Amino acid sequence: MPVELHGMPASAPCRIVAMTLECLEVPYEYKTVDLMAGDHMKPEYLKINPQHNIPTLVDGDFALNESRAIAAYVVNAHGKDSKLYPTEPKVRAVVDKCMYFDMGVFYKAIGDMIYPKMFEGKDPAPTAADKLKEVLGWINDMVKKTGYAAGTDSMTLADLCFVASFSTLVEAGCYDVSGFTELNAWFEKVKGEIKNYEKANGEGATAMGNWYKSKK
Ligand SMILES: N[C@@H](CCC(=O)N[C@@H](CS)C(=O)NCC(=O)O)C(=O)O
Repeated sequence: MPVELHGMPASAPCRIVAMTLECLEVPYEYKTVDLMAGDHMKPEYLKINPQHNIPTLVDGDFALNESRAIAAYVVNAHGKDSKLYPTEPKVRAVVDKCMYFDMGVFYKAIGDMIYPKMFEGKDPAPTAADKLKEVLGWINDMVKKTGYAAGTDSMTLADLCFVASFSTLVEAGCYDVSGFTELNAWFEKVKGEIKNYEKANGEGATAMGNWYKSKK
């Protein structure tokens, strides 16, 4: 039975999971949860995810939310020995750090730039652009070392998380990222290494960007 990914392609967290499944060639069924239609508040969805956010992965009788935990689970359960989530403790720790950083710092900084306009019709806080600039500088330095986010010699879940976030920012077009040379080079390279990139991330990031632009 294929695993089920419940979500929407525009959602960056859902795209982290989709890219992980595609990279590992794990068969999956995409079950659309339309947030605009309130699908996430329906009793059948709350049964698999009481926190009513997307994505949720269903693997047999196991249901899990939180995209980065799902990505780690998918590699552990379906991609044993994959270099996407290295097992050496220190290397894995850096990948984990990047994933936490992505959730708490990188995607947060992007959200602070785009969500006020999208959901409240307001401009971002005056400090949001400066914070994003600092965060992008950190990530530019991270990818500079080996060309991958966690300093590895190949792509890991850290790269997939950063790709989901960065592509959202690029497609929103609300911030000039051209000065972050290594970050842009990393993005172009890693996109080419992600299987079915457009289906797994590109199309959804564009949809998210268009949604943002429609609110301008
Ligand atoms: N930390 C969560 C965030 C998930 C999240 O915020 N999803 C948003 C869409 S991008 C959502 O479902 N919002 C609706 C809700 O929380 O009810 C993850 O990475 O899975």
